Parts: sequence; structure tokens; C-alpha cells
Amino acid sequence: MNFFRPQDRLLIAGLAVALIVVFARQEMILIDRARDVERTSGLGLLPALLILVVVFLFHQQGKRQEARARAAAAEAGASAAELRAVEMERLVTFGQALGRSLDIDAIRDVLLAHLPKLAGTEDAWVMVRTERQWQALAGAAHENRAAVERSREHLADRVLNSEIRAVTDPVSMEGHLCVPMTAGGLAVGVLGVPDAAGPFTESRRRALAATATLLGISLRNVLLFQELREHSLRDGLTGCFNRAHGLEVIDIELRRARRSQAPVSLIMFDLDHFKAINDRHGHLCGDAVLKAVGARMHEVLRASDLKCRYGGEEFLVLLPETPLEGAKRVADTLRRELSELSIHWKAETLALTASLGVTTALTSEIDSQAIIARADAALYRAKEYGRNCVQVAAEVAVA
Ligand code: GH3
Ligand code: MG
Ligand code: MG
Repeated sequence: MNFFRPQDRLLIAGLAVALIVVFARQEMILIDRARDVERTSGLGLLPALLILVVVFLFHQQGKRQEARARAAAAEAGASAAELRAVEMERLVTFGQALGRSLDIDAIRDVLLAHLPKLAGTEDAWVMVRTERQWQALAGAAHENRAAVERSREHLADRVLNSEIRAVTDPVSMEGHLCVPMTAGGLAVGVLGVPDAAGPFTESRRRALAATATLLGISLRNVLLFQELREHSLRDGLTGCFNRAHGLEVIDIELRRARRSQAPVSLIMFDLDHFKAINDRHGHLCGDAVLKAVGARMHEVLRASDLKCRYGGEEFLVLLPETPLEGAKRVADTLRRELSELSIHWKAETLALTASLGVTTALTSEIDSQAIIARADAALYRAKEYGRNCVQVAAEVAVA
């Protein structure tokens, strides 16, 4: 047990030595004839006093050093606490901003504003994995951006596929400190900071891990929200937009086309004698046919073309930036592709055809109901003409 501090122990030892010098000096200088002189003059006290003075000075210095050390430690403690408070404040503001973000673009903006401070560098980057595709969310602009993003993609892939996948701790890899972003046990992406922006102290690593955790949770929520929204807007059988959403998008596209003065066309088609397929092979078979039609539409048409299941086996295809001639070609291709579909059902191979009506938006036209009605009328004529054909709406055919 230590009852005394080092310098106090030194003082006590000094006192003990001084006492020994005063009282034992008699024996030490027994042979010295000056004993009497010393005894009477008290000269033996001098070295004792000297020792005491020296020890006392050491003692005082020790105390001063200790006081200085205590003051420095208090100061360091205060500034560390201040730093922690600033860091915490940053994380809280970051979390709040993320909480207000409902889509990936909003998260991108939040990162632009907050990430440099949180990561302590402008060179931090974020790669997020959406439906097996990588997307760069943050990272300083580079001249060869595509190449930089590809290499980060590769690195992020390695980080998430390595055995540390389940762990959120930062890992050093290929000259970067990489922090996996996970939520609910699922890997969402990677937050990276180049080693050049180091050193990575324990507290900085902790701050980066916290940043990645907040980001991971927000991204996961946004992706789930997007997925949910997508599902609620699409028809499960064909993967096309459902009627309500399709009509909404047609309205938006018509307004956009009017603003940009770009042509926009519409195809409406209906499967021929579909009822007979249901009657002969059952509804499940009818569903399989609809599924195959949806899949073929996605293969044949552009991603930017709006595909909508308008009714049972009636579809709308809106073609942005496409004049009537182009739309007619698309309709012909679609008709041919559908007629070449061979659908295997039990032991049979079913054939299928469709009738199509085509129209285009008249100058500055934004009335979706009028355009749909024209396409519908053209489709009706295609049925009349014997099905498996394309008809152009009368109003635009002459134009
Ligand atoms: P037409 O060539 O004149 O179009 O003849 P059709 O037999 O296709 O006639 P119609 O368009 O009136 O028939 C539509 C049929 O589509 C009737 C309905 O039972 C069927 N149908 C609608 N939605 C679905 C669905 O989701 N699944 C299945 N299996 N059948 C559906
Ligand atoms: Mg039909
Ligand atoms: Mg029909």
C-alpha cells in the first residue's frame, strides 16, 4: 500500500538521513578529535541541514511537477470532451438530415453537405449497392471519374465479400480505410477514406463507423421504400405499371412533351381471342400468357418507354420523343414479336397475336383521355380488320 506520494517519501527519507547524520555522527567521527568542537559548536547540524534543504527543494519541485501534470491532464480532458461534443453534434445533425431524406438523391445532397466534416477530408467516398448494381453517392470529382468509380466499386465489392462482411468495423484495404455500411445484417455499401487523409485515431475510426451506421440505416430505409413504391405502382403479373400509375405518368409525359416541343406517341393493344385461351386451358394458363407478354414487352421496348397494363389483356405503351412514323414501326415490331411468342403450357405450345392502335399527341395536346380514346378507336379498327395488325388513328393518319 502506498500511503505517501514519491516526493513525500523522499522528504521522509531525507529527514531520516538528516537525523542519522545528527545523532550517528558521534560514532562516525569517534576517532576524530574535533568531536568535542563539533558537539559544542553544533557543526554536525550543517550537513544535516544541507540534506534537508536539498530534499525540501526536491519535494517542492515534485509537487510543482505534479500540479502541472494535473493541470495539463484537466485541460486535455476538457478539450477531449469538447471534441467529443462537437463530434456528437455533427453526427446528430447528420442523422436528422438523413431522417428527412426520402430518396437516394436527397441522401446524396446530405452527404455533400456533411461528409467532409464527418470524415475529416474532402476525399471520402461512398458506394452503395442497389439491386446488385453499384452507385457512387459521394466522392470528390475526378478527371477520370468513370475509372475511379470502377476501382472503388471493385474495392467495395471486395470489402463486402470478404469475411469481415458481417462486421461494421473499418478495415484497411488497397490504400483506403473502408467502413462497411450495414443495416439489419444486410450490407448496403461502403464508406471509404484514402489512407492519405489519415491518421485514423481510435476516436476518428469510431466517428467513421457511426457515420457509416447512420448512412446504412437511411439507405436501407430509402431502398425499401423505393422497392415498396415500385411494387405498389406495378402489376405483379406483367411488371408493367398499373392503370392508375400509368395514367399519371402519361399526364406527366404529355406536359413534359409540350414544354420541350418533343413528339410523343401512344400505342394501345389488346390480345386476340384471349378469352378462348382462358376457356380452353384455364385461367392459370391465361396468366402465364400475360406474364410472357409482359416479359417480351420489356425485351422489345426501351426502358424509357412507359408500359402500362390498362385492363385485363389491354396495354398502353407511351413512347416519349417518338413521332408517329417511329411509333408505327415500334407497333409493327411489337406485333411481330408477340406473334412469334411460343408459350409452352403442359404438353402444348400456344400461339398468340395482338391488335394494335397507334396515335401521336397533336401540337401542345395534353389531354391524355383524348389521346387514349384515339388509340382505342384505332385498336378497335385493327380488330375489325381481322386482328393481328396495326392501325393508325384517323385524326393523325392524314397529318
Ligand atoms: P378479342 O380478340 O376481341 O380481344 O377477343 P378476346 O377473347 O380477347 O376478348 P376480350 O378482350 O373481351 O377478353 C378479355 C378476356 O381476358 C376476358 C377475361 O376473362 C380475360 N382476362 C382479363 N384479365 C385477366 C387476367 O388477369 N388473367 C386471365 N387469365 N385472364 C384475364
Ligand atoms: Mg382481347
Ligand atoms: Mg380486351
